[in-house]
Amino acid sequence: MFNALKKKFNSTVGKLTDKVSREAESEGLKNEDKPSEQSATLSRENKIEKISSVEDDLKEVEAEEKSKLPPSEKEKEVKSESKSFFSRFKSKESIQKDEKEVESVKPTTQDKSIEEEELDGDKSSIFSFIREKTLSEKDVEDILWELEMSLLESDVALEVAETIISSVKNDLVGKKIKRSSDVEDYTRQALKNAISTILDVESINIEHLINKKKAQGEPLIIMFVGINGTGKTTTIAKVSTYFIKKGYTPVIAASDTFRAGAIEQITHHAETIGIKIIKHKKGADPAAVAFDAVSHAKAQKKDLVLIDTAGRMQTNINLMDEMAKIKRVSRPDLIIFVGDSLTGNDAVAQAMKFNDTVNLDGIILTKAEADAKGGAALSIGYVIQKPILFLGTGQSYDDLIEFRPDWMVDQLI
Ligand SMILES: Nc1nc2c(ncn2[C@@H]2O[C@H](COP(=O)(O)OP(=O)(O)OP(=O)(O)O)[C@@H](O)[C@H]2O)c(=O)[nH]1
Ligand SMILES: [Mg+2]
Repeated sequence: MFNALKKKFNSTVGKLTDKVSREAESEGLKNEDKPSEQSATLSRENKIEKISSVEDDLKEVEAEEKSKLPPSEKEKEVKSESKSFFSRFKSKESIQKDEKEVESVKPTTQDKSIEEEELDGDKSSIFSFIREKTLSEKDVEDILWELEMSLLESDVALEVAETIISSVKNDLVGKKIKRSSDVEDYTRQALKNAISTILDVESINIEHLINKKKAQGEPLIIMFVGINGTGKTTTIAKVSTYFIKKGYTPVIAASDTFRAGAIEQITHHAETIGIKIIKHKKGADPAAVAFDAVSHAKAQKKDLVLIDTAGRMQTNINLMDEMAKIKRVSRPDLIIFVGDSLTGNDAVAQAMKFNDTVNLDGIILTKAEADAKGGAALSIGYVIQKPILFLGTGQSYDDLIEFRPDWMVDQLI
């Protein structure tokens, strides 16, 4: 679910980390002359080279000094040289001592680990030359622009994409970075904050509302609206199953009296689940069916009335007016828009129109299991300022999950 969107956020984290690391490195190279830092990063080869060159210099100086000696001294020197000829036949102890000296020059395991540590240090922190870097607008600008384009490609609404980008920018600019993992951590956190803000729409607790109405001896009435084929009827069957499992008794109103086969379809679902359905003939007044279902629920002390409605294009004024009439007559407590997650921006545009006509209370997005883009899920609630309540995740009755913003944030980052 939402894999493409997730990939885009993760790639932003990766790109920004790489970019800032590279920049810090080049900034660091400019400061390369710092003596103490330079000696700290000398490699083992450099060190040996330096030591041998110092030794060579010493020998040269020694030789020079010797050449300055007066002849008599020179003779002494020759004597001592000849003496030292015998000293070439070394004692066992001195050979062992020499061997130890040679060993000490070879790289030991301990030395190796120092080298490796230096390398590891370079991997974990590219800031070996500079202490810290402050993120600037220039550092983040192009990568966030790329992210904005990717979000738009994923059908994220323009205002949502812009809000995410400016929130991330605000969070990141001015942050002090000490190691490359800081960039990663801060970027992830900034993205999480931005998405949480987008999804922060006041939600409703349907179970709480059912109980409240129950206490007044009334059923909670929910009407489902949306364009053709988004999954309204299937979702009503899923929502019934969900609340039956919680111990409530729903009744269904077959108020799609318009589409051929609609009454049969929902009757089949009601029978399979084992709940009461109130239906009239095809072509009957959908508002009257809803009214009868509410009367039945009141009389039979049912907890929940779920009203199915015919799919209608948001552009069809007559059908939109008819929907407003069902609302007036059945006086639902909640009106839920059912949108197809796969239609992205279209789902958002539909929700706006339905909201204008009947004032929605919440949203259910279907087919979310097949939605890689995630644009509708990210945008729809923010654009109409109504909460997503559930996601449909398949064709069976149990394929319904409660939508929680923190769950969505975890899915994406
Ligand atoms: N994969 C998947 N398919 C779904 C989901 N929800 C509904 N569907 C399928 O979508 C198709 C349309 O579902 P319906 O419930 O008939 O849609 P509707 O909105 O009632 O359609 P109309 O009554 O014609 O307006 C059916 O084949 C459903 O099985 C879902 O979450 N995932
Ligand atoms: Mg239907």
